[in-house]
Amino acid sequence: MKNIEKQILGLIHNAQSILVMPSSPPDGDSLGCAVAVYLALRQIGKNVTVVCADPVPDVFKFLPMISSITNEFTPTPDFIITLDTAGAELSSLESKVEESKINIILTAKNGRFSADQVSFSHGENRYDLIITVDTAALQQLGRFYEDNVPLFSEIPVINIDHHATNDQFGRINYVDVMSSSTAELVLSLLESMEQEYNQELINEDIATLLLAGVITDTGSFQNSNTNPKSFSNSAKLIKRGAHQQDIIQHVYKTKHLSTLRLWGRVLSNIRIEKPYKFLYSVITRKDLLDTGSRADETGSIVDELMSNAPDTDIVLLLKEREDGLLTGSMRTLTEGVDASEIAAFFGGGGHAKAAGFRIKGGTFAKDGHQIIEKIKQYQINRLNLVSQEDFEQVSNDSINVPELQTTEIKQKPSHHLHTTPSDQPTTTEETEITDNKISKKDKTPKKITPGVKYHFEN
Ligand SMILES: [Mn+2]
Repeated sequence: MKNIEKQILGLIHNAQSILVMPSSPPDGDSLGCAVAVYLALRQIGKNVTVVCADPVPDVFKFLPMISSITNEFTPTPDFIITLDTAGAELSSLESKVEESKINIILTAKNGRFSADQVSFSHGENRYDLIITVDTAALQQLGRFYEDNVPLFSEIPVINIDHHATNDQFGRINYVDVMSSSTAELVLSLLESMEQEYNQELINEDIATLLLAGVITDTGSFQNSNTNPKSFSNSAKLIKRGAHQQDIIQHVYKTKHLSTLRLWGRVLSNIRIEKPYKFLYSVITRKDLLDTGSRADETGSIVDELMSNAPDTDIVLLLKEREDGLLTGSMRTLTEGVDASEIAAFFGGGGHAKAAGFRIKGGTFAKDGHQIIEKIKQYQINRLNLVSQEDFEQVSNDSINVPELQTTEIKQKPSHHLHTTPSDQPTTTEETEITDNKISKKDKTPKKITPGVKYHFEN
């Protein structure tokens, strides 16, 4: 048993009520891990609550016991008003709500109560341990973190994750960036827990949940993060009864009509920045409305785009989500491109090959231009595109991706492309998508405004 797992089991042993939190918005890995940990802890007699700020995407609703995830919880301790009745006996207690006030009316049987008989205190925290899974930063817990910041320093936090950008925010940080998924770390922890409690814990449900984490994070063993351990761990899980075919069927072979319509929009909104080997697409709020879909229905389309776009270094999908966030998901298969480094420009993070960011209150019209320019600049620096001739060279040798755009979206003519030695503002074209029409205008790009709150997603 690894020493860190021993430490985690020690904290779990001493805890009674445990809060398990997957990152939000959740994916197959975070959901699978959260519910697997929940089921295992219940078997060893703990009170467990598993909460996620965002709803479970439809595609993962088939997962066993997924309904144990709630999106409501009361983490704050009670506020207690104490009356010392040593001097006078209480005959009745009544409360009256008056606009924004509550009057608590205490009637004494004999004598009278005075202010120095009243004291205030807080009850105990409802939870004595927090376990976060697949969460690189506390901000990824969404409103549950924002609304309860003190809770995360009052209660020990166990942080189980595999993101290179992990903030190490826990009392114990079980972070292994070599692991393809958090599910593989949870599997190892639960194996140690079985040893410790001398009890078989990993049943068919837990095995299915963890295998769903491995399969979704490795893109069904196609992504470059797939390693020999991903296969051996998956074999273990299948041996324990994981329903591999259920996972494949639901995650990869079932699509709602609204999802297909949304994918259609993503494909028709594609823009290819050939000289920069950069492809991006966007989903606007109007696309969601028109297709009757939700932002989380894009599923694996960004991976599909990456594996089907030849000679493209970077694929970016920008989404205007229903809740006012503009999120960016990035993929690369190119050695030397670090997606997490690019995501960090916008306050995000992730892995070298897959990373993301989120901008509160962002829209494509407002923020899209700066994001795209910044990525182009990254490629200018990386590909050493320092002169106009270099540019044309790259442009001519460049990619030959079938253009899936609507007639409204035109490829930017190459004579509009300028290189600058730094990210000094230069006059370039801006593409705006408003009311689903794309208009172009000349505009000096604005820098990303400081003070905007970015969060990370991938
Ligand atoms: Mn993961």
